[in-house]
Amino acid sequence: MAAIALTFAFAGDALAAEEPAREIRLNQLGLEVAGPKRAMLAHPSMTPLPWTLRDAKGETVARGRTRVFGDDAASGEHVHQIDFSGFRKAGDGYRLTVGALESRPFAIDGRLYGALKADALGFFYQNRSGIPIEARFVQRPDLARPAGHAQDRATCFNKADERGQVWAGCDYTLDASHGWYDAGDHGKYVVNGGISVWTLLNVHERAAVLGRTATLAAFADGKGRIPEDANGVSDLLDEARWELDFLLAMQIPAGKTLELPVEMQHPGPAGRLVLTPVDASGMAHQRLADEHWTALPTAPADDRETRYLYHPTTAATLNLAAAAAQAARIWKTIDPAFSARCLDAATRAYAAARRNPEIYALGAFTGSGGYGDSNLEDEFYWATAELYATTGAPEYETALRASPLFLAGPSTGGKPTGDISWGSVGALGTVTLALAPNGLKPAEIATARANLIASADRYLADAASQGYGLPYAAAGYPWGSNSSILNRAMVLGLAYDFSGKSAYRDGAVDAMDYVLGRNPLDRSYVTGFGARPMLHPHHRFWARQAEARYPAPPAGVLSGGPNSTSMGDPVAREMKGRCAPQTCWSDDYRAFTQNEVAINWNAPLFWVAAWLDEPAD
Ligand code: 9MR
Repeated sequence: MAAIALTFAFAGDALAAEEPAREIRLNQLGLEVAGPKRAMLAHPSMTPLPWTLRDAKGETVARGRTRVFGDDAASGEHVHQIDFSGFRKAGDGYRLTVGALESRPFAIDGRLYGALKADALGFFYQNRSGIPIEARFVQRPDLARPAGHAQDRATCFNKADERGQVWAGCDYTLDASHGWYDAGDHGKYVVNGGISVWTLLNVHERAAVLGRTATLAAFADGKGRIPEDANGVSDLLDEARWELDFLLAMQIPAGKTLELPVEMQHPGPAGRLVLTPVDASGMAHQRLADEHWTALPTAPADDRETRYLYHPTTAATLNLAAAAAQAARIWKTIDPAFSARCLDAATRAYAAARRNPEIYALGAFTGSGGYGDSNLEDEFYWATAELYATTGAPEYETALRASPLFLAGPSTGGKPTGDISWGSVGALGTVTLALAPNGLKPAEIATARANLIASADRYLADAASQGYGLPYAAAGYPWGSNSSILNRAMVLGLAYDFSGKSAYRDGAVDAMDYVLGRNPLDRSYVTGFGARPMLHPHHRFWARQAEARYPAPPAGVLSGGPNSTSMGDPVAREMKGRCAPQTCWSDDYRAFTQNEVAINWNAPLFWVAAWLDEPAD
């Protein structure tokens, strides 16, 4: 009796027994009626195997033979591919069988991503700093919490860092309240904030420019579950503005001179940086974060660490310039005063970055991540593109044309910008020039679009090289690999927007299929979605696995995903050398290199879910 009661009490929560993995893997959310339908099977057979598709009644509705892909390095498996894209009847309870192996029941549906796009956006509200998270806006009462860092005011770090480097501090404090916590920690980082807010705002801007009214309507005022749901402004824009408040507040007032490391320096473990007095007016601090890492779990309101502003960097300054310039054109008629404030901040930040082009995130601090980046060509290009699209000013046009990245796509163009990530933002500039109305010649805008399309072609070639058919072919999976894959899906989505070629949409579906279960771990990397979702993220509040009085995560949270290249946490260390790239992952809150969550990872999840859910106009 006691055992039964216990099972019942835990049923459905994060500690309930997990659904076992199956050999036949597919998107656990289901498949779209009109979309591609692929499943993968790990099987040693060297010859094709017959497969059967049955409906809920058990009647056979389609048959075929697997395609033997063969040995697949990314999964470490011998893979068979099952393609039943030709079957287009909606319904629940379909099953695929191959011999004695049977898939879980799955749905074929017209639209699959309505709930995911809402919950993926809800992630941002729930990671807000400086405001209570209210029960009426969240999925379960235990996800509500008091405000963390209600007033986030700090001065510059003025002590010795981990290497003994002494930082001079500053004679001011900044109130940088609001913003989103970055990830599992309570730091707020300008570098990572920039790409995240850009991605959210791009969902709005793309829909506005292309006239996708359904997407605009989905996030109209009152549609979100946030306190600003009755202010007459899109709830998506309201959410992004919470982060913009923080980004704007991280800008250094006029007339401030700081001692900063100029140019790249490699001081070694105990070496000292050379610090030089620099006019830092208009620059942005790299981050506002705790002096020491807090324990996991710690609710934001219980954080007792001293918080500091960490030294300004050129990269943070350009992130501020880019995001604020983008915001200035989006809010131009919605809130002219806010728009003007954003443009003024962006202009000053850009000038400050030009004046101080080589101040890198150096120093080793004990309570926050680095987000250090030694190549800022892409940040300069991105910020210039945003300022040019917003103002049309000739000085930005000249700088744009001088950039080696001008109009380049992630893998094509004069100098490809690389996979999109927090440290590789060049493609964001090209997306803006391809999408937002601007003064470039029509042929140049066509080139920007063509370069994005050509990059999408490379991604499709990558998909063809993979057993699991995802548009990603890295030999090693990086930290946050799921976001690399979803950022590729975003480029595929834009390529479809610009060309109408269904292969690009199919490629974006392939990426989402992988993230939601078509992978060797038979895992949905998104909480609350699919039969085997991630349950135990590395997060200081959604930490039920660490301590039962903390809540399990809400639905709609993306795990960083397999990481075979920096296996530095206690769980990953044990797996080193013993996992294929797509299997270097565990659903364990201690696995911070594999199972953390982050704003720059949930942002492309949101972008792609919103894009896939958009009805054809
Ligand atoms: O996403 C970042 C990843 O690309 C880096 O390799 C890693 C190590 O520097 O840091 C990741 O970012 C973390 C940040 O530094 C602190 N907050 C959590 C972020 C996600 O793990």
